[in-house]
Amino acid sequence: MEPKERSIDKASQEMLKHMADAGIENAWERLEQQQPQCGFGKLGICCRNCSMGPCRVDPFGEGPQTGICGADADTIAARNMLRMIAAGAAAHSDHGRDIAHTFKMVVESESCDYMIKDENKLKAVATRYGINTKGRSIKEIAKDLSDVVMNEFGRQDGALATAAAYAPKTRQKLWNQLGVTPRSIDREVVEIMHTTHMGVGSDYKNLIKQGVRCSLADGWGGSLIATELSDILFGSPQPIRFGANLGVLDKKKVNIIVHGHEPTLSDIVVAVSQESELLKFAKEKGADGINIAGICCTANEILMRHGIPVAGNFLQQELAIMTGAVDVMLVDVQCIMPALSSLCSCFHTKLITTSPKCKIVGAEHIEFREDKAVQIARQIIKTAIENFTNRKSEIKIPKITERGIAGFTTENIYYALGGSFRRSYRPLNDAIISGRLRGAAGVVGCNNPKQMHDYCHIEMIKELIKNDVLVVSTGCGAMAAGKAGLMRPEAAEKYCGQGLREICETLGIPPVLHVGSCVDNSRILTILANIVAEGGLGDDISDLPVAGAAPEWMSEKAVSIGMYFVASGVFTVVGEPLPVLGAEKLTKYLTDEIEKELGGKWAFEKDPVKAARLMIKHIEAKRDALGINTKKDRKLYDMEERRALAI
Ligand code: CUV
Ligand code: SF4
Repeated sequence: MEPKERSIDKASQEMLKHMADAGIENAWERLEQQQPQCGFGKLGICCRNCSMGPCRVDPFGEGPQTGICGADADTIAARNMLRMIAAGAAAHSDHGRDIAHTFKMVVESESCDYMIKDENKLKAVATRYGINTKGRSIKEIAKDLSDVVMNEFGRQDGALATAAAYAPKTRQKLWNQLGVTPRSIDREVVEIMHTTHMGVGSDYKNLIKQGVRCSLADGWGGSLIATELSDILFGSPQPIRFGANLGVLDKKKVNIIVHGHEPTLSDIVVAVSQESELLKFAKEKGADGINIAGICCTANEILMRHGIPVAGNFLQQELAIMTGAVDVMLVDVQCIMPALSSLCSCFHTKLITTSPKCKIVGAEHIEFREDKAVQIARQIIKTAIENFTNRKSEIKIPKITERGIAGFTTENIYYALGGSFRRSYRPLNDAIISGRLRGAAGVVGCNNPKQMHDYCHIEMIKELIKNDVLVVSTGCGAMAAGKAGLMRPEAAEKYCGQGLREICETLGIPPVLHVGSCVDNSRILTILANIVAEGGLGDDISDLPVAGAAPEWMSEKAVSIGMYFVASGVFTVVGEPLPVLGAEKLTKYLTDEIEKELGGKWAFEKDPVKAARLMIKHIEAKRDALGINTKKDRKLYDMEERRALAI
């Protein structure tokens, strides 16, 4: 396959060619080596949950239709999907737990390397949980908040306080009626492992119910806690300029790539990297400075808060090493390909693992400890500087970067969307009601070599904004948009329909708003909750003209994310189908019947433009149901005027 068929990203194409010339393999080749991939696995109908198996169900109806225990395709595929949700929710929520521990450390210790950077957000979050903030010190409030969020993980009675504090009341009522209100974060993950054990029930709908509950514990629990506490500890993002793509690597500087998901280490690395002593040391070794760049969601965390450039998204991790210019690839957890280890050994690049949860054979391990954060960050940066002098191969950095604006949040979207004086979602709701904005879509998620790299994200986004649908984005999808120039305000003129263009031009915002990392999909949930609360667009998230998509998803986290969006009432399209197609009833349930219960459902569509049209169709149907597609929108000039006054 030619580089052009693998990625639409120019920098990636260049590096893919370089890689082919050097005879070094990558994820795309390994995908080819895996062909044909196991059909049973793809369809979700193999089970190895006990040692009577492994079992598989014959999708053609000729061979066995159940496993040895009698589990049929629907049971097997549902159980497999649940275990994906458990893994995804666990990954997000364990990240949330780590941040919660760091927060607790800040609250309890007299001096530590972290501090509360956003006191306003602390108070706002505390208020949500019903913690009294009047006349109390920051420490006191933080102590109470720390106790509340810590308790969320292992709570033994009642229900998740976070979901109750943030989700719309109508939605909570529905969850209660359906019996899917999450009780505690860890418990829902554990219950999935229990309920999918051999011989614990076969009713696929009841299995999915637990999947829903666990995913909600992620979205409205673990992930949301990760986002809120990160804002409090590292500062809430504000709109900020950034550079993206492999061209942000600098031949003359010490290049450190931070890769993975958590902000605790990377945030400190960014701060420490500008210490004069380290800069001096870099100079002594012949470098012009220290350049930090990111890959995957660790990148998104420090991009959102510090404008640190993005070297690339998931499928560019190997390509970044190929530049020969990376002195240290510093990783924490999640989405780190084990392949990096052997690849780094072809170059001078040091792969450094930092989490006890993620050690890689062949990598150097410098264990990160929050109580020694600065010291360890310095040690890592020194290692990178020392390694700068070991560069051997020719350096090949594609001269390709794009610029954009990131740093949008549930809170600052108030201002970004024109509510400058009043903190209000009114202008956004009014724009939707008047029809200048048809609705909003979340385009999120990974890359997957099964789809042309970045292509699905970009084509889907272009189709949406052309039809006046505002896009919010996270994860590797957001990086794809950034690299393609869709996060520049000027993109509005080129790609948007008239309504969205006018809004972007008036406000100086891009048509695609970067709202952060994968755990920050919780920001999309809270944005939706705010739109509902602002009024005029129905009583629940399922009434809103919105849709979600993960066109290039690959990770189990994406399954949890998709499930909690569906369970929150959002129509959600994924590119690669969920591995359930071998289970007919389950597939029908997830892509159709479940909507009657939850107001949201899944759809599978690989063609990104077709997928976008499904989303637009859904958005228009919601507008019809709200009665805002009628011709009386002239009357809405009142609101326009009000809006004009508000600016
Ligand atoms: Ni969690 S999960 S590839 S980095 S978005 Fe990127 Fe974001 Fe998927 Fe991983
Ligand atoms: Fe086979 Fe049932 Fe065991 Fe799964 S749980 S491996 S279907 S016997």
